[in-house]
Amino acid sequence: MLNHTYDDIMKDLAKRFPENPLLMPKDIRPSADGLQVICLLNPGVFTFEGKTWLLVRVAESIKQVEGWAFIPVLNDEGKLEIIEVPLNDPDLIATDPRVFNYQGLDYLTTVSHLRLLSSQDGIHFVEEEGYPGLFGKGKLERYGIEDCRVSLLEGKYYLTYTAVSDSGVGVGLQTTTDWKHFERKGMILPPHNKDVAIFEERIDGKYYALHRPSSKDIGGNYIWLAESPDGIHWGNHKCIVKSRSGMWDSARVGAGAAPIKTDQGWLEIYHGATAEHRYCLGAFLMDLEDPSIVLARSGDPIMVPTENYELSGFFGFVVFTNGHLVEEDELTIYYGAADEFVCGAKFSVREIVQHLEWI
Ligand code: MAN
Repeated sequence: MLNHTYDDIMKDLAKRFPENPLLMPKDIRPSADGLQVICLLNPGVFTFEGKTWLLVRVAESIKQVEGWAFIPVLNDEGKLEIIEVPLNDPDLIATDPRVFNYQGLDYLTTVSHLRLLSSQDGIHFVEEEGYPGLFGKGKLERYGIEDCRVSLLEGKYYLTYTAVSDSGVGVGLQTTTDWKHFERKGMILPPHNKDVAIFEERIDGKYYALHRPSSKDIGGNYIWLAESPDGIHWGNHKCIVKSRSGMWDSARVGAGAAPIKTDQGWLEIYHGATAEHRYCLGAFLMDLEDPSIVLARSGDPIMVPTENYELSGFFGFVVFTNGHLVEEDELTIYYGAADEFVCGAKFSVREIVQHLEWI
């Protein structure tokens, strides 16, 4: 039983789309015969050729059969292979819908790839011919690729995504200018790391990115800032935002999409989770010239899972974003709800900044 307090619900700043959920698993064709789309989640977002595009994470497995666990893994050719284990196998731990532990090793219950969908109105999305999905490739992406942030910097799109394999959870980078040809830059941050959002402008000639390494012992799941001379090689890491015990972001925090430039600083939307895995959204503000200085941060969350489609699904009590569009004061975030549906909500940037507590 989840034990949350709901006082923060009243302070939710989100104006959810009445059309939510915008996309659900049945709306997307599986990537191959015999596969089943289990969840759609956490899209990267960008504009291209006058349209709004989502790079949706599609999590697949084979059709489920009662009494069996099917563990999906990509082979060296990039084809999905299934390890079949009876649910009563004493070597299997299947208590989290997202993860299997089998013979002492962790696996994911689904393998994710990224699918491109476009829209004229930001509400109705379709797959377009000629824009194939992006799939895991090679040893470091054998359990798939997930939760891609898209940053547009000097005419080039930077795609930073979670690359999962038996070697761990790290961050892959690809770049593109036309969404048809991609340059693979390999793993830019090794395990355990995820939630990388590259700033869409250089500061004093340097590239900046937020990232989220995890430390099992001393330390935790905190947001860090890194800088780079070329957008590929990252260094001078600084820990800038930590989880806060007793609060809605007590167990882990991680960056959403690229920071939003405002008069008062770089505004970052981030997710925070409790030990019970309730995921909310909050924000913090970084200094314009030196983003390692955090000026202000949400006390209460700006968005809390409250709607049915956020409370129950593949993994309930989750709102998670890694993609948005900004037009003047209007921020449109696209988000994964209950790890199963893609939804949208609007915010006022000014309102979010006003709600922050100055440090
Ligand atoms: C966590 C969750 C999952 C995700 C894995 C690997 O278990 O965020 O959704 O698949 O990490 O990134």
